[in-house]
Order: sequence, then structure tokens, then C-alpha cells
Amino acid sequence: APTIRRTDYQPLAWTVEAVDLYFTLDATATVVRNRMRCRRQGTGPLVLMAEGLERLSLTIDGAPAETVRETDTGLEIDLPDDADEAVVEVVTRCDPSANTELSGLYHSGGGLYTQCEAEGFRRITAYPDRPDVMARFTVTLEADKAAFPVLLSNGNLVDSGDLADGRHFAKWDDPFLKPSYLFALVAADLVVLERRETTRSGREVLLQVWVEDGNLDRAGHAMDSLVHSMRWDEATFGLELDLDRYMIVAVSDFNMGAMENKGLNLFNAKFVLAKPETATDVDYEHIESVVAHEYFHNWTGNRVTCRDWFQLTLKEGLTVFRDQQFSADMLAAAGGESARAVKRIEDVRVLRTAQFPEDAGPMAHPIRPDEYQAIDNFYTATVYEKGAEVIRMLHTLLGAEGFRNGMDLYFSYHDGQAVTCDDFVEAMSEANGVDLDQFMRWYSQRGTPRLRAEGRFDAAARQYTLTLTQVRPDGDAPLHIPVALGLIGPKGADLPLTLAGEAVGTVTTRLVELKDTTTTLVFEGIDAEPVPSLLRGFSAPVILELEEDDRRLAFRMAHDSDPFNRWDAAQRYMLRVILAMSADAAKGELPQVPEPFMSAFGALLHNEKLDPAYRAVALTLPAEAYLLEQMSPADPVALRRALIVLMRHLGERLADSWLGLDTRLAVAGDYRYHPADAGRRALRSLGLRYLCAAGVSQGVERALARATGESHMTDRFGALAALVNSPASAEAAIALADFERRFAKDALVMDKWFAIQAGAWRWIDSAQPALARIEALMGHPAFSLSNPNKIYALFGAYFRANPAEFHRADGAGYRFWADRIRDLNGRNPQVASRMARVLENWRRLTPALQSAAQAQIKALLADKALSADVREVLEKALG
Ligand code: HT7
Ligand code: ZN
Repeated sequence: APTIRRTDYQPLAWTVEAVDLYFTLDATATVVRNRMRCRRQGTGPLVLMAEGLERLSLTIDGAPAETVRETDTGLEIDLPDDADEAVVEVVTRCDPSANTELSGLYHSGGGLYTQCEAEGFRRITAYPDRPDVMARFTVTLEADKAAFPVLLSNGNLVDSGDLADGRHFAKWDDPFLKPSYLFALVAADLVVLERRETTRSGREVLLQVWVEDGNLDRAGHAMDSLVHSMRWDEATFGLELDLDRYMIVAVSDFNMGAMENKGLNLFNAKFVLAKPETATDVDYEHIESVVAHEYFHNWTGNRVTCRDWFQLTLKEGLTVFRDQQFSADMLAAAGGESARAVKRIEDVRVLRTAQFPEDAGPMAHPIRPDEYQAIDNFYTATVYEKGAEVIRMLHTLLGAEGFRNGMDLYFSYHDGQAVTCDDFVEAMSEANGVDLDQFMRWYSQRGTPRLRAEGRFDAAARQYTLTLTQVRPDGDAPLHIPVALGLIGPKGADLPLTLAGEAVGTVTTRLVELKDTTTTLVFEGIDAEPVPSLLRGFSAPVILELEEDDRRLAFRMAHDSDPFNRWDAAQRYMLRVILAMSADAAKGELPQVPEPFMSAFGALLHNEKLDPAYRAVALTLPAEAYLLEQMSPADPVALRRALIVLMRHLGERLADSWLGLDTRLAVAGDYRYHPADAGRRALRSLGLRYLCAAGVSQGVERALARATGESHMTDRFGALAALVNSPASAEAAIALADFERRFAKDALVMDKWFAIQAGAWRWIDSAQPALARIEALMGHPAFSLSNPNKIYALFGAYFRANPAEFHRADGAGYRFWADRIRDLNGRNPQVASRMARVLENWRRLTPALQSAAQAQIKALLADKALSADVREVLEKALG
């Protein structure tokens, strides 16, 4: 596939001002009549993209088109040189039931749905399918009424009625200009949950959540989340819902999480449906944030959109930041500031687990990439999560009010336009009167920058000197980095921070703006050597390099007043212990758990002043993917051995504490989604994890009772996970069978059942390897290769969440991976390429694993039928 470059951007010669679509819908043969009012804006032909369409007719201003050229991407039509306007009508046919890629118009569960971002609209009709073409859409849907009783599209319903032969129609008009990637339609047999709300300015709006029959009792949380999102965006950014009607539709087959089509959001059903018996606290949290994310796109993405796909982080980084802030505010409102800190910790955990490895591997790219072959490969953790961190830094530097002023200016300049990341940062800069030119470098740097810190205490001068040095993986130009920092005194209290030359201050956390490669800070009036607490709240997406011995880490675990850094100290200590234990395991020695670490861990566990939710995150070991990233070479089997020993030790030695806390923190009454309750549940489930890991009989008994009794999904699944990841294989088998019996007919819940088995750790060498189990599960009646959720649950969990079993010494895991990629490539290249990415960092593995992985990647690349999506990923992986 050709490489597309950011610097090659050119406006199109012809744009579309208004488009009128008429769909004659049918599962196997849908005909689309597309009438476009086109306007000249430069020299050259009218360019229409089209993919896999059968063209039935094409007219220009009512006459058959003559000068039409077929190109690799669609059509080019020469229009008279003196024409400024033309009405182009194209009629095409497509087959939704053959669309296994789930891009364009596709068939799922008896209904018809669309997914147009990034380039799916061209699979529906011939069109200048680029985000800088913003048009007014009117859409008529016509279909068999019995098969497709509900007909939805963007905007307002302006007409509907019955037609002959049992058919009916609905006409929709979207009053806002939009790019084609925001187009959507739904034709299906669905039921609706409705609510009417009044916006801040007094307009009445209709909110709808559409689901399959039988799921209405699971739609309430999505609706509540939508209302909360509306209120938050009004209060925080003064942004109101601009439409009379806002719809969310749940779809079972969906490649990603959800899609922000104007007024008609399509959602992967797993991010809509929840009731206590089927969804965990984590599911509830995800639904709230995904609903919010899509809703917030209505302004950051839809009203102001991207000029080209290189600008993707303009809408995604900003919208992730907005959804993170929303969730943090919601959690803090219900659960206090500690709940906000837990949210920040979870977000950084995702960044470190998913984005840091990406930024250190062959797919590394700036948040605004410079080139791509398949844009679908660039919906990445870098564009989304690192992009959100870049926006967060702006928020930190400008303050909430300055940031809000920048947002206001951005909308006042660019509402209704397709713009660039520069436009956004310029609005922030102008609104605040600050120069952000250096800050802009964050948009073009790749790789995670490192921040090296060194402290020196001078007792005689009562000074503490901190030297901070930026180490950048690409290039010399220093970045603009906000660093929040504090100094902790010997008794554990924060010290007031006074820089040389300043009047004595009282502030204990300061924000320092690094603009040079090296910055030296001299703090005065320091009587004893302090312990620095740097990058508080994770104020910048960098790797902090600071020499800290075990004693210091334990001290910060006990005293750091910044909850993020306190958690981070625990993570660093765990990392150090686990790496040492893994090194022992790799040498064939029995890994030992150091006693001082046990004391520091125990102190956190027993600290009743800390919220359960906080203790749950603080006592959770770093993710395996993150740990592997820190290992050199990455040896997944040695790491797993170390983790098993550590978990067993923590379970055994602290058994009484875990059991006591399990009793004390039980939540009485009916399930409610609330951070305080969720925190207690999380800590209890974590306790079961450790207890079962150690085979503590009371723990196993409790887990079995909870996994098989009358419980809600959070407790049930927490207990099931504890059993499955433990030596208690007999109890795990009973719990798995019970779960399957209860939920065999519930596709979303069965995804959990598949995933937990695919990701299961093997505690006893004689136990069945994960791969054998997965191969057997592929034949399960609830499994389907055409449903992305099932692929992610069974294969994704194996490849990503079970490194020790996937990276098997005999290479069987890699052979299985290659077979799956080959098969998925033909069905759904987007999903195939996401799965292909799991081996991109193969060069970090041990030499034996490297050669086994490389052989499979090479074999795959020899396949001529490989899609552009998968090819791009594998070619980059091979380098
Ligand atoms: N903006 C949406 C992206 C998306 C997507 C991209 C490629 C292929 C399929 C897709 N489904 C949704 C999701 C979001 O960020 O809100
Ligand atoms: Zn998004």
C-alpha cells in the first residue's frame, strides 16, 4: 500500500455542500442513490472514493457522465473548466451480509448498521470521503417493515410512513455540516429507553438508548451516564447538546468501543449494557466513560473536526482528556478526592502498560503521525492516551480557567470547520497570552522522554539542589515539561519550598516548567536531607529516572502526601523486587521475597486511613506487560515464576489480614454502582486473589462460595478470577462450569468466561496449558470468529494477558498466533492487525523466543493476500 504523508496534504478541487442519500435497504443487496451538490474550490477533477461498490449509474447535472476515470481508490470526473457547481448523482449497490470487515454498511444480528470512521463511507457510496469535506446530509431509508422496523440516521426525523409491499421509510435531516465519517444509519428490530431533558439554555431534548429486545433492563446506566455527561459539559465547558434528539444504539458486532456519529452514536454492546447480575464495577465505570467520550466528541470532533487523519489526536487526545476529567469529577463527587487519585492511577497504569511499549517499539509515532499506510492502524494508545497527556499538560500549565478560555476561543474561531492541532494550540496560546511554540514539539516527538533527577543536600548551606535533565529518544530540541514536585522531610511531612532568591514560602508542591535540557533548582532553608517526590500526579508523560533505594521507596510508600506518587513508590518497589526475583528464576534458582518489602506492603495493607479503593490499586502488582517492558531480555516464563512465588508469599504471610479484611469490608444491601462500595469490593477480590494464589483453604472456600452463589457479577467474577488463577484447579473447574451454566445464552457475559480462561495463569506444571484450552474453546457454541468481542476475549486475552503461556519455548503459541492472523486477515483486517501487533516488540525477547517469533512473522509476510493493515504492522515489526 502507498505511504500517505502528512506534509502532502492538499485541499480537494471539488467539495460537497449538500448530499441527499436514498437507501433501498436489504441485507444482501442495498441500493444507494447519492445526489451531491458539489462546489469547485480549486483546479482539477472531482475525486470520489469508492471501494467494493457495484456502480449502477452516474449522472452530472442530469446527463450521463462522460469523462470518468477509474482509479485505485475510486473515480475521477472531469467537469467543465468554467463550472463552479455541479449536481452529481451516483447509484451503487453493495452487499451488507458479505461485509465481514464491519466497515461501511454491515449486517449484524438481523439488523443493518454502519461504521464510517475512518474510511468506511466509501464502502457505502462514491464520495470525497475525507474529513475536510463538510456537507449537509439528508437521508431517506426505505426497508421492509417487518425485518427492519426501526430506521435511524443522523439529525432530526422529518418524515416517515408506510409504503407498498410491507415496506416503510424514514427521512432524516442533519442541520449541521459534517464529514462523511460521522454519517450513520441503523435499520433493525430494536426497543428504546427514552428520557427527556432540558438543556441549560432551556431547550428540550430527547435522549434514546436503543437495544435488542430483552435488554431494556440493562440500558439504564448508559442513559444515566449520558445525562451526567450532558450536565458536566455544560458546567465545565459551557457546551450544550445542539440537537433535538440524541441516540445511542448498541450493536453486538463492532470493531472498536463506540462511534460518535452525529446524534446517532453506535456502541459496541459491551459499552452500553449493564445490570448488577451481568456487569462488574469495572464495566459500569467503562460504560460511563465511553458514553461520556462519545458525547464529548459532539463538540471536540464533530462541531470542530480534523482537517486530515494525521490530526486525529486533535479530537481523540482532547476527548480522552475530557472523559478522564469527567470520570474523575464523578468519582470525586461520590467518593472524595481519594477516588479522583485512584482514577488518575488507573489512567497512568493504562498509559504505561499500553502506550510506553508502543513508544519503545517499531510502531512508535508522534501523537500527530507523519505517515501511514493504513489509517486504521493509527487509532493507537499514543494518539489517544499520550495525546490526552499532552492536553493534560496544557491544562496543568494554563490552569483550569486558562484552559477553558482557550477552549472558548478555539470554538469561537473554528466552529463548523475542519482544522489542525496547530489551530488548537494557537487558540490556547492566544487566549492565555503565552508562547506555546516549544510546547508544540510534543506533537512531533516520538518515544517516551526520560527525566533524570539528581539531588544534593548541603547541610552547611541548608540547601537542597535538584538537577533535572531531559533525555529525549529522538532529537536534541528540549521539550516544555511541567514537573510538579515536593520535598518530604525526615519525619514524613512535606517541606515548604523556597527557591533561592525568593521570600520564604509555605507552598509544599510546586510546578516547575522545564524548557532546557538541564534545569537546576536550589531550595533553601532545608535542615535535613529531604526525600524528593517528583512528577506528582504524573504531571508529564515521561519516565522518571531517580536513584532510590528500598528504604526511600518504603518511606515514600508510607509518607508521600501525593497519592499518585505514593502509589508509584509502591509500584517502583514492586518492580525492583520482581525484576530481582525474575533474574533468580531465569537462573533456575528459587526467587526470594525480601523481608523489608513484605513490611512495606503489609503497612499499606493495614493502613485503615487509606480508602479501600486506594489500597486495592496500591497493593496490585504492576501489569505483566509493563514488567516485561522493564526486563532485558524479556523472559515471560521467568517473570511468571517470580510472580507466582511473590503472590503465594503475599497470600500466605498476610493470610489473616486478607481474611479479616474480607469479612470487615463486605458490602451490605443491594448492589449499587458507587466508588465507596466498588473500592471495598475491589480490595476483597484482590484479597481472594492472593489467598487463592497461596492455596489458603479458607480463601478458596470463600471464593468458591462467592463464585457459585447468588451474587452480583463484581463479586462473582472477582472470585472466579481468583480461583482460575490459583492452584485450586478442582474448585476453579466447578466455578467455571457453574458460570457457563448460568450465562450460556448471554454473549457479553460469556466473553468474560472466555477471557478469564485464555488469560489463566498455570500454577501447577501438570495443569492444562492455556493453548490447549483455547483450542478446545474455539469449538464452544458461544464462540464465533465473526464477532470481534469474541476474538478479543479468547485470542486477545491469550496473546496480551498471558505472556508466559503465549511465549512458549516450543513456539506453539506463535504458530497459533500466525494461524489466527492468516484466518482473521481474510475476514476482518482491522481486527487481524490489532492481533498482529502483539508480537511487534519481539526483539526484546530472549534469543530463542526471538528466532521463533521472527520465523512466524516472516512466514506471514510471504502471504500475498495479506491486507495493507496487517502488512504495515508486520513490515514495521521486522524493520
Ligand atoms: N472515533 C471512534 C473511532 C472508531 C473507529 C476507528 C476505526 C475503525 C473503527 C472504529 N470505530 C470507532 C471511536 C472514538 O474514539 O470515540
Ligand atoms: Zn474518540
